Amino acid sequence: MTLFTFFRSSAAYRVRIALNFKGLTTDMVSIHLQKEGGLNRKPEFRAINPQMRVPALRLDSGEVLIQSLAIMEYLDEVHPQPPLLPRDPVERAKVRALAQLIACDIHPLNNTSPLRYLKNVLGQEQPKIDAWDHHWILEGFEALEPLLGKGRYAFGNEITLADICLVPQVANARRFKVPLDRFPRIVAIDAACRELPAFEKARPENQPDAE
Ligand SMILES: N[C@@H](CCC(=O)N[C@@H](CS)C(=O)NCC(=O)O)C(=O)O
Repeated sequence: MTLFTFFRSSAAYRVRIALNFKGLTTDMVSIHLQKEGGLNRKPEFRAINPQMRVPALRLDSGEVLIQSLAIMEYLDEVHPQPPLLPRDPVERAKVRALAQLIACDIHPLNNTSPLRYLKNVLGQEQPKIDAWDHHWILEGFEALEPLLGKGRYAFGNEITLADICLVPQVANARRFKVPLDRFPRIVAIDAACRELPAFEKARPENQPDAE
């Protein structure tokens, strides 16, 4: 398999964690999202993923999967151990809800394309863009914090998709200097996850394309 990734991409970070957690290895192709206006926008990558975003996972069959949540659920179906979701349907829905709160409602608002649009098309200055970024992360984390139980991880004492989405979003918040003192559960879960080799190995600074 080949993972199209970028060290700083939160969505690719999720898939890197899931691959490590399952003990799977892939070839890695780095797609620089800033260089030359974004190498993801070049025809070569557009032919792989018409959405021009990372991650994309090319399977050995040549089939290409996109969207980190879909990729991770695919990996979980094909390599069920260790699982990324609990067995109980209600619990599965709860874990997916935590993952989607982050991946669908927080992350898209601080992603490269919308921030670039705010700056280049709407002419916003950096302080306003930072305020936008902080606002949506803080509002999302306010909702997430009380939804996290009392276990070691986001949903009990086993790693799930929710943790795999939480850790990259916390890294993103720290990169944008969002204050996290109001979120003791989020901070504790992030720290507990980062003790695990699967998370450590997937960190942006540990990638071959890190700058
Ligand atoms: N919902 C997608 C998000 C993918 C995504 O937006 N990736 C970002 C990096 S984190 C990207 O490639 N951005 C390029 C751009 O916005 O131009 C997923 O979960 O895979």
